[in-house]
Amino acid sequence: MNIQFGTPATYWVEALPIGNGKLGGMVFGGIEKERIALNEDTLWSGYAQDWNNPEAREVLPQIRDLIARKQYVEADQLSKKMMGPFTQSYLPFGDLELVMEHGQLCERKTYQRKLDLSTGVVSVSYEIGGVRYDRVVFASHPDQGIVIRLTASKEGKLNFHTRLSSPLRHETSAANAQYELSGTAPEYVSPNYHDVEIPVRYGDAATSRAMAFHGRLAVTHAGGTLHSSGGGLQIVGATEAVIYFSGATSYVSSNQKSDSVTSPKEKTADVIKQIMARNYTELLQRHVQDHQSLFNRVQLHLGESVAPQDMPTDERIEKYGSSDPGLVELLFNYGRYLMIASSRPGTLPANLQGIWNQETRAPWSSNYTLNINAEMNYWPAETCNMAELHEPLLDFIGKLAENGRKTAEVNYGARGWVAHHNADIWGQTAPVGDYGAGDPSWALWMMGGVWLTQHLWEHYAFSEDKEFLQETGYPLMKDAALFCLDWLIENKEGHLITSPSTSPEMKFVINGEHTAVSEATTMDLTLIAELFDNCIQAAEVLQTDAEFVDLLREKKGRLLPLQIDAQGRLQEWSEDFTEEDPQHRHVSHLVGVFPGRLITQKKSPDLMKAARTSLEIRGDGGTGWSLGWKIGLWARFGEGNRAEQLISNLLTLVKAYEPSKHEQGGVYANLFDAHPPFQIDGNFAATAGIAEMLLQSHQGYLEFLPALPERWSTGSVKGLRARGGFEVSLRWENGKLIEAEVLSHTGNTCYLQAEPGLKVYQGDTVVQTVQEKDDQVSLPTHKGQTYTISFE
Ligand code: FUC
Repeated sequence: MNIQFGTPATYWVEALPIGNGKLGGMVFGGIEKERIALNEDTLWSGYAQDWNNPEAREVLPQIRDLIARKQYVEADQLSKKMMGPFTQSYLPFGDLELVMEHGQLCERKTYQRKLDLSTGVVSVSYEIGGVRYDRVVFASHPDQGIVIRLTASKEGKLNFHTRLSSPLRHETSAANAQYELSGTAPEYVSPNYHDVEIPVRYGDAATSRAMAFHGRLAVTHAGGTLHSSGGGLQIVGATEAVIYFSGATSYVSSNQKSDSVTSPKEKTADVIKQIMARNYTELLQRHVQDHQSLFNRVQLHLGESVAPQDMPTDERIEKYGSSDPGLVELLFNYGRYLMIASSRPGTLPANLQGIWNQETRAPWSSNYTLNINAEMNYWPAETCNMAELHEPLLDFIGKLAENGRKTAEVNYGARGWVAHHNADIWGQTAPVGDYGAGDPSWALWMMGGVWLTQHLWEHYAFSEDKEFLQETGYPLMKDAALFCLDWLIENKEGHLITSPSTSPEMKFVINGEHTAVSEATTMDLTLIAELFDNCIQAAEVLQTDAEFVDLLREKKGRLLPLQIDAQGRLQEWSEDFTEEDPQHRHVSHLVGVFPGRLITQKKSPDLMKAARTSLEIRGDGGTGWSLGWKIGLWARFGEGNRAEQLISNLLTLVKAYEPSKHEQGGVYANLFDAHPPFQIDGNFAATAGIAEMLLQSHQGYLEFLPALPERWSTGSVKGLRARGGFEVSLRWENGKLIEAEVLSHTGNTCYLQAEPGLKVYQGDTVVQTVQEKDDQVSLPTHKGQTYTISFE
């Protein structure tokens, strides 16, 4: 289960990612010079500011009035007055550099560089002049540091320098055999798509309100000597050495007590001290055990691959075809690997690039983009059995809600909380756009918080953890619903609508002009309807708020109904506008099909059909994340071959060194999703989509293999999760399900879609046989028991 190459990386998207949720590294694997590009997930520009804009509230009635009179272009222009500042940017930490001194120039042989997904370890090995050199790199979650072990096969042949550098302002020093880097983040970094004269601005050294950060290196060695100087740490004549890296910032999260705050310099000293108290073998074992406790929960086999074991991954991607289902397994497992490496309880949620970013002005600030990307990152968290890795996002929703209450009040005079299309470490909740410089097609979208609350409900739906629902989930959902109640207005026909409203990033053409702002887009209405449904269900589970439940039911019933347009598509706006781009990457109006569950074959076959027509017309192209979304959508339409086609499309090699087309998605050599540029959401969506092809549970019952493509005719999957608290394993042959295993975590009755003749075993005993054809059977379960269902 490797991502592997026969050469070092030249470009960052050829390097191999490691991470412990907080610290990230991209390992290039150079022979003479190793570069590990470093990240720390809290290193962002700026500081918390007031981004709310009272002018929004002043212009709101005029905007609504213009929209009601169908003066959309004017409304679009005026809505720029609602904007606040841009978000801040996620920053690179710097590089860990290693300069190897191999002696006289000799032949370099047998180079190998690989990331083993099953252990979370990168290894590099090569031979020079009869000496074999091995390098092992991993980011340990239990021990909170990055560990690099270097060995030479002949005694005394290991010679190298190591040091830290950073593209941000910093100083370095060496003392007590340790090398330190102290830096300061910029106070402001302008988004890469926004031209300003000074895009990166630092504060005054003494008074800067920006973050401080600190990195520390230490080395232990067997044989040889260690020298430290301002230039780095130097090892001469060793046989083995271990390098330890720790990085930290001065960021204090809102739930951290201020008296527990230590400086980044003290934090890195603590980590290094603790990590060095353990030997290398112990560190490696602790890391592998921790990684596997998450990674081994799920296993997938989609058939035999003919790809040779040692084929470099980029070549394998280029050659991908029907004979390599193993590459799909690798893509699936990579999404799980990347989640384990970028999102752990207590860390920040994975951003647009997870935790891996080498640019001071990263694409789209590498922030949290709430109109699709941040949610998409967490689509596999529940289904792929990584529920605790969902926590960083769930915590972040709480932070956004705190700030978003103020935004709701100041900007709109509304109760509850609101978030728009961008957020950052500071919890920005207002519309971005630099007070009018942005485009309303993306900045003016009030549903960021509403969409995020779906994650709170899903976290409950998969676990049935009532305490979570009571303490965390429901209060945040309810407050988001309160915002919606105040935000909805009545149209002339008495329907409830949103205004202003946009369908994220898509424009329509009216009188030859391209514009975005109108009322009651399908996405707004879908997200609000789902939130109301989820709140109603949650309140019923918690047996609370009966009146509120009635109110939500009544309001939901009055929402403007979704419509079907003249071409038979699910209509994207409340009017049948002509869209700017019929193949636009965003498929926002289909959110109720996937990841939502408002539109299903059972409940609304007509809308389901219309949604399918929409997707058909949108086409099978798009950015990496757009392809990823379409995998999940085709899975929900029950069309396995089409979903597999989208996976094939995503497995298009995008080369870092060739000009790439912004909207022709694929993957890079290291299997990172290419928008292009790199954006991690497509990786997570692919993993989630593959899971969705094999198991669905959004209709109130389990559906096994709902979208199995012909290419995966024989295979198995273990450990996927379903709503209701079940863990499911499946085995199929020649396109036919043979056996399903259901582990009940809750003792709930398990509803299944099943055929007659089905036998349910507990151990060797048949506990149920289905006699008649029905599309649902129920299986009473006991907590902790596994039930085997035979379909033979
Ligand atoms: C939205 C998308 C872009 C990109 C950006 C981060 O603006 O439309 O394609 O993913 O977010």
